[in-house]
Amino acid sequence: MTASSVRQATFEVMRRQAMTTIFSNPGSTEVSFLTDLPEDLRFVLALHEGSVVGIATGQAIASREPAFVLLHTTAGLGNAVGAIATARVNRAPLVVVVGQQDRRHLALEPFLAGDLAGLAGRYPLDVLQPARAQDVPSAIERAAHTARDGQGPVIVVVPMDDWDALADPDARAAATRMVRARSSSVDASELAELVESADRPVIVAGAGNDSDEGWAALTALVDRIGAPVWQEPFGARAGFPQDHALYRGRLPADRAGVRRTLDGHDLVLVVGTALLRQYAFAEGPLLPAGTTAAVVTADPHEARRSPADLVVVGDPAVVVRALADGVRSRDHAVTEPRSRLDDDDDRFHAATVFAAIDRLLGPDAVIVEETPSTRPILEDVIPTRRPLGFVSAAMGGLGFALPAAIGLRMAMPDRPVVAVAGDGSSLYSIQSLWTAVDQRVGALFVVLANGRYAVMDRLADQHGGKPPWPAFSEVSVSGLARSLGCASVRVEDLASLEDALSGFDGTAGPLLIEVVVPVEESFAP
Ligand SMILES: Cc1ncc(C[n+]2csc(CCOP(=O)(O)OP(=O)(O)O)c2C)c(N)n1
Ligand SMILES: [Mg+2]
Repeated sequence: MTASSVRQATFEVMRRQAMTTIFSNPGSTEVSFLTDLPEDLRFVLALHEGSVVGIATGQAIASREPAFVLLHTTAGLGNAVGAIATARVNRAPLVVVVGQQDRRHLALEPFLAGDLAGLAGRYPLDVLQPARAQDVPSAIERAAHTARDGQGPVIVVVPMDDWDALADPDARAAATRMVRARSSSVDASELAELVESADRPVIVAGAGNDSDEGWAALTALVDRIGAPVWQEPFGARAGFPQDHALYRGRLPADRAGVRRTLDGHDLVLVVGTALLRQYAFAEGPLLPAGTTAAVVTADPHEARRSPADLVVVGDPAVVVRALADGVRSRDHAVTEPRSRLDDDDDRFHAATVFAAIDRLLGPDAVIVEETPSTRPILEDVIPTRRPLGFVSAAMGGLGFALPAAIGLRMAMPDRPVVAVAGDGSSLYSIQSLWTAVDQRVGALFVVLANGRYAVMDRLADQHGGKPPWPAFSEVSVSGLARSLGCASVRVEDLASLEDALSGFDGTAGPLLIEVVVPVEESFAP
């Protein structure tokens, strides 16, 4: 059957590209697209655009396939920009359709007309504004290819009158299917030479290596050459199994710390990230003097900004596998797995909470981290033991964990998915809980309630002064959850936390556990 309207032709594209769920917060400019939606297209409403895009991002991260987002002109896209930026840095493929006023009077700038093309800045991989209504279906199909190929968000602006226009079957301007050929023979010989000529190589694993194949390849290499492995700091994902005997922990996020930690190594091999992710600026070179650096990454932007001696652009799973096969194995002492944080604080605090989560949810759990003052504790107490076991907002914008956990659980209903968030962080996208209830998504939300922006307070303190921002200990996150229809409990001791965790199986929808905790005495933001 030939599609008769642009709208119907677009539905065909969406089915073909497996984008049959629409994540949206719509307005008048999207009504002509959405009214009487065919039954095979699922509509998921979120009550703020940051949550819309965050939930879609969770699904896209889990599936690596484009998720379809529909937003309402300037206000909708504007509200979503932070989440779109996060999707870009987290490498989440999204097709973001933004509704626009009617073409026929756009020139008169009617109510709701949007200046949309530049609104998300350079965060989208592309922004498409089809020249004619008939070009819309192909623009959306092309956006799906771009999003999938570049693993990021693509925006398509569609005026509201386009949907009812007659489709033009001869206007097709995109491939039906696009697959990237995986090169079966990768030349890793230059990398192998570097590794073989190094006396003490060390590996830094990053978010880009978080896949079954990536972990397996890097483990094979590490087992062959016996190099210690560090996780990149502030990474969005875990690039290596953190229960491996050669795993050493999270690299410091400043140059001085990196130099100190990597001192004595003559080769740093970075896999699945850029050289090298930092947070606070510190003077001096990135690496210890005389250290050679090599990078393997699939992301051309990471590749180009890495000041390394050699960068290999390609899927780390494939490149590292070739390297592991090509490099001479060397004798190395069998090391004991590093010891983890010794919780000698007898108070009920963050480390106790994280240990309980780990104990009761097990190694298969997906931890969606957004707990600024206690992130290092979390990473120390809960080793990531499965690919996709750790997800975090890669560029630091809060409001990601709650919606992302919902999208991740939608895509992976068989894995426990838990957002672990600070109370401040939880408030940026709290209304996403309603969507989890509405869609019966069994995600778990553990909110660490210390009643303040502890990390900000500490930063002000380190700056030598007092912060003007107040605490907010009167806010009840469990009360907010309840008012959004989400089951919730507030706990203040370990036994109640364990009860809540062990009583949750996700079949009836989400649960939020507000855990009252003190501010950690010692932590360095
Ligand atoms: C959207 C956004 N706004 C502001 C910030 C700055 N910020 C970073 S951490 C933080 C406080 C987080 O508080 P909370 O989640 O309660 O964690 P805690 O520090 O108490 O552990 C703020 C406001 C940010 N990263 N993102
Ligand atoms: Mg807090």
